Amino acid sequence: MRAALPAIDAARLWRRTLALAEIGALPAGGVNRQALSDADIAAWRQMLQWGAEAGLEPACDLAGNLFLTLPGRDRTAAPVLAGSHLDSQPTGGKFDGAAGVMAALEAAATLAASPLPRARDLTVVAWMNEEGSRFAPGMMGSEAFAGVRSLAAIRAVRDAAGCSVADALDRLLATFPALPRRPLGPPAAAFLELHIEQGPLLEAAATQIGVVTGIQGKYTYEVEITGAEGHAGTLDMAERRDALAAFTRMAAQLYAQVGGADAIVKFTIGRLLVAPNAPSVVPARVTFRIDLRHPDAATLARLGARCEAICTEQAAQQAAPCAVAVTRLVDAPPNDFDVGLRTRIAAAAAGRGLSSMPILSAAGHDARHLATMCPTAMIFIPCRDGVSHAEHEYTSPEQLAAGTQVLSDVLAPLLATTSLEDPAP
Ligand code: HGY
Ligand code: MN
Ligand code: MN
Repeated sequence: MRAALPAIDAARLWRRTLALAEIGALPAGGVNRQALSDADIAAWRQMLQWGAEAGLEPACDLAGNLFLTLPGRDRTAAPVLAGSHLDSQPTGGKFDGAAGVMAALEAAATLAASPLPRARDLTVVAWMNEEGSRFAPGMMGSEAFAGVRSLAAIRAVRDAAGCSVADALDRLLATFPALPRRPLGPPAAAFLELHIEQGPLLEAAATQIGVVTGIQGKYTYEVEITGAEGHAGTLDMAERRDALAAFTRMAAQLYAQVGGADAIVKFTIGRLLVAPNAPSVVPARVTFRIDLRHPDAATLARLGARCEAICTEQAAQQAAPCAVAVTRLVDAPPNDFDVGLRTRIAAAAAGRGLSSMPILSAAGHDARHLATMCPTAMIFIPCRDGVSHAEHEYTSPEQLAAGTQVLSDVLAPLLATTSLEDPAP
């Protein structure tokens, strides 16, 4: 008779999630735990301690991904991975990324104490720099693992203060000299990520579990406008190559033509740098980021082309035109998650008497890149008012526990065999 699926320890899960949120805690209740920061290093230290308590084998790779492995019988079989990210936005919430790492840790600790057979390893993973706030674009750890971006290209990226990922990554790794290093990349039999929805749909539908169908497509652009400095009091308006004036014309057209293209496009200018940023100097340089998302690949491509055309057209719209360079940093098409794993998630939710619904992810996740290399799926839990990337982000202990129990119940049979196709014995 197959042993019953073990119950997770909801109190331990919530206690640890709040303890993690103390690392990088902000006064208004959020967290600032940016990638490769002191807070990120402190979070690694805490994860290593909790992993040791559960008997998990620690390791990392040279991309700064952290792994905690629950051994299975056949150590040569590809492991099932589960996790998310520990890094946050500068004014992030307690649960974005952290909920998925803590859920995976709790599932591993629960399964470690269970008599259920494990034919293969379960590896808890925290991907390096999902958010891309300090070092952009993000998802560096999962992209390096999946071979989407080279480690060399990642190490060359610098933050606003000029610090390179290389230096910050080497500092992280030097902090844990005895931590075993594992090769970058495969094998991975499957990947599962629990995450807060970061939107309002589950809460509006009073539904406890989201079975994520896929992630909408995303383009990120960097736009650099180059004009010329000038004296604010003496240079005639018609003579000016004013980079900020060019930006304002671009922005007006971008928000109107792209941001207003339809009811589901998401268009954001989230970062704007002006140089020399002096009140009495005509701005010579403006650099800004465009974050463009849409679930339809053809529409995303069309709106991306429109962004590029608007920037070029508007740079020239003045007596003394500016130069403009538009670089696409991220080109992530919409994806579909593994149907078999989605079926397992829905069945696990039903098995616990939890309501579930299919849902498209409007936010990006590391699972996007794992899906290019192994069967991958995501479990969403609701978050209050759909708020995320803000300090008042919140999910309840009951919602986190429900999602974690589903994660654990999906993982258990996946570990019981070395073939994902076979249903658990
Ligand atoms: O931006 C995103 O979609 C993710 O939350 N970092
Ligand atoms: Mn996230
Ligand atoms: Mn995020």
